[in-house]
Amino acid sequence: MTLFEKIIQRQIPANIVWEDEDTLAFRDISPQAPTHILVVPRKPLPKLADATEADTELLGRLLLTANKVAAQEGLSDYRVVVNNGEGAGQSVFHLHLHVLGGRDLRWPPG
Ligand code: DGP
Repeated sequence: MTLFEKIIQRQIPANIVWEDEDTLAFRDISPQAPTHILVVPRKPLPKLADATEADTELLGRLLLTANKVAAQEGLSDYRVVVNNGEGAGQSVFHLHLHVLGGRDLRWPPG
């Protein structure tokens, strides 16, 4: 079981900021911006590349949850990032969206 499944199942603590039937959002333990929240599906999908047509609605819900948590944080400008695979920086293999904001965000990212 991944770390994020343990958070979803309340086996380990997290600062949860949003919860609904399909998604959960909690603060990143190692924030890279004043606001850094992770949005995850309850369904364990290891990474974005594993999503199929059957996940179309779930992927939309994840983005809508990202919007909701950004609004809760009072952010109009924010960045949503998905690291897909180790070479792209993914370290936890349960799909998650990073929602980052509260400071200037440069482009291109590192
Ligand atoms: P990624 O590198 O894209 O797989 O992002 C994983 C993120 O998960 C990383 O930014 C740090 C965060 N993280 C790792 N362990 C924990 C934890 O136990 N609790 C919380 N809240 N976040 C964690």
